[in-house]
Amino acid sequence: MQKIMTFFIGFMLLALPLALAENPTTYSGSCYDVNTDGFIDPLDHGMVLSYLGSTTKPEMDYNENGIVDSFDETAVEDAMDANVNNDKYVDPLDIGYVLARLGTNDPTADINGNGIVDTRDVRYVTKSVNICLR
Ligand SMILES: [Ca+2]
Ligand SMILES: [Ca+2]
Ligand SMILES: [Ca+2]
Repeated sequence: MQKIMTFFIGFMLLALPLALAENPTTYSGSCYDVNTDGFIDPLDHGMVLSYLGSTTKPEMDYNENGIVDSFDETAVEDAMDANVNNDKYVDPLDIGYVLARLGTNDPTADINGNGIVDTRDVRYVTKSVNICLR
């Protein structure tokens, strides 16, 4: 398990800067702060909910399928948890926050609430970060 974890973290640290470098101009870590008030919170989730079905809100269409749908709503809901440092971005700093607490029971970093911070929590945050990479 330890070996797998070390490999995974090494892979992440390598892959993340590459992913960011690929799309340097389109990275928008604040993509979940829909109402641009500086917080990623239920208000943003509510805005996406209120535009479900809309085809004129590309900024809320995270999977870029032309419509604000349940994927987009879930993405913002997940981002509230993934934003572990509580700023207006879901970005590599949040991944670093969770990585730094691996093996602890830090409740903020233990996103799935299973009592330990592990690679599943890292993956959860990474997924949210990647959705902003567009
Ligand atoms: Ca907001
Ligand atoms: Ca969509
Ligand atoms: Ca954050």
